[in-house]
Amino acid sequence: MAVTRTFSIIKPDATRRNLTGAVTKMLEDAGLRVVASKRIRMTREQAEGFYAVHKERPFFGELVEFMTSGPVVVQVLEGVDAVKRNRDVMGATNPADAAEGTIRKTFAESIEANSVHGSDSDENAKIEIDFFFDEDEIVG
Ligand code: YYY
Ligand code: MG
Repeated sequence: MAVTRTFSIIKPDATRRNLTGAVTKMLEDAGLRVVASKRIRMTREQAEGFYAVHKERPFFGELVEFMTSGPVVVQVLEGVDAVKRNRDVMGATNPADAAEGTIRKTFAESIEANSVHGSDSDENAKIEIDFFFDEDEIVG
């Protein structure tokens, strides 16, 4: 299996509780390497653009409000089968459904304030990485 990249966000509920390091440790322990990282305050335009695929969903407005409510840490993660590896350690979208030992089971507050984002395909990983990072910001 190939070494690939995925895109991660440590969401405002996690940065607010000072969990950036704890979440990153779980990613690293899962075999992922942080090859780019920056703490930003997402603008409304960025949040709307990033989640455009969900714009017809009933939760879209609240999701944009939440993602702009505090700092986030955007990261590029590298590892064998990175997209799946990251989705596995994140756990299910709703923490009530997430498996023991996953980031969302351990830290998430609700289906909305669920601590982390992770790309769902190699194709979307590339799009999402390009949305937030220039190539020279990624150091493998
Ligand atoms: O990829 P993942 O984050 O696990 O879930 P998505 O279905 O892509 O939804 C993106 C994001 O939207 C989710 O992390 C929280 C929020 N959300 C919500 O607030 N309420 C829902 N019923 C579904 C998703
Ligand atoms: Mg998703």
